[in-house]
Amino acid sequence: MTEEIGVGMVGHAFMGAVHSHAWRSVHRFFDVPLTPRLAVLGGRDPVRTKDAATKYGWAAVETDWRALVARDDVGLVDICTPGDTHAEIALAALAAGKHVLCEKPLANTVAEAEAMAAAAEEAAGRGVRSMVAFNYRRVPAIALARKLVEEGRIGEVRHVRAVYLQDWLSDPSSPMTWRMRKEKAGSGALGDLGAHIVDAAQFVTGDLITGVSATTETFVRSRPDGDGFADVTVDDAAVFLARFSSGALGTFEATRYALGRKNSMRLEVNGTRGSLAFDFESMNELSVFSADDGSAAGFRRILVTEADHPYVGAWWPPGHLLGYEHTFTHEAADFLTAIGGGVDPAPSFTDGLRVQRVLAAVEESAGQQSTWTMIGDPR
Ligand code: SOE
Repeated sequence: MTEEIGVGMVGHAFMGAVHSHAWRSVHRFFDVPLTPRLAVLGGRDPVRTKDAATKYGWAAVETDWRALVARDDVGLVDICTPGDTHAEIALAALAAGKHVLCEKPLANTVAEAEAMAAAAEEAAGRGVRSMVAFNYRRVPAIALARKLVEEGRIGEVRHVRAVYLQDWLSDPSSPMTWRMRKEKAGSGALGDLGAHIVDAAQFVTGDLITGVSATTETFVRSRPDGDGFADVTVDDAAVFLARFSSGALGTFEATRYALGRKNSMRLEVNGTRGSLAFDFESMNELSVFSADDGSAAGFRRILVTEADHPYVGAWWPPGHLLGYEHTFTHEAADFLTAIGGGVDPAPSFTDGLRVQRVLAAVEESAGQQSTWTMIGDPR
């Protein structure tokens, strides 16, 4: 067995569960230079945290994240909390010399993300690594799309079309959660879902967004909360146009109101020589069109389950599909490999800051109603 690294994870809800799964299994499938030990689980409620630790296999619990960060048996801090605590936990952990994996979006504001990126850069000089958990980069089909673009297989990118559609808020009677409070989540569908497609678009194209024109909406402005109602203070949906530095154009849509769409994260890229299309609900496939094959050939569906496809060789024989949880195992493998190899992993906190700047630009643009050209009386 390779050298162990103690993981201290803060948060034990959905992301905590899926990250626990990754830490438990990564070294059993990937040849990683460090073996994670599930040392400490952090959470505010002692009973719920203890129950989660037992369920997911953590050796100890802490109810104060500061105590978790300070422990000698923790070498890596994994932040799976709502966005309002990312910055303070990450800054403390980096200062204490702990490697940091932080859930997305990196922070709730650009100022926090800037502080985190600066701290990560300084820490890297001390051999302390950090990474943002944009797990969709680790879907084999998306990693393959990146490779094909990098190899020039679709030529110069002209269009990016990205949507992330869920429907869990469509019912106006579904209750208030922290995800609908700005002070907790930073933003709504924009930061939760839009952040993923902005990162995926920049990752696959290898390009950066330079400007946006956006609109957002909060369809249901107050929701049941305990005995009463509470105001929803974030967007329910965000739609925006984007320009990339290469001159490519992008359209983006993030919503929690697309009835029937459970987790449809779709990305299409059109280049001068071909196109690529991906939908997470068929995450083991990538559709590829190549102009070299001629128009009549149409899109070809590649089943991304061959041993030489990104990440796949560690798993099952061809055709034996992977799922959502594998993307987090891939993320853990990449992070441990970077830590062991003494290199900075991607996406870095600076990549996270770049996404944060796009999110902030979307909010700013959406606030500028005056830039709309209105139809007047549309009748
Ligand atoms: C909820 O909308 C959510 O869990 C996101 O927070 C995740 O990042 C996404 O992967 C799935 O949906």
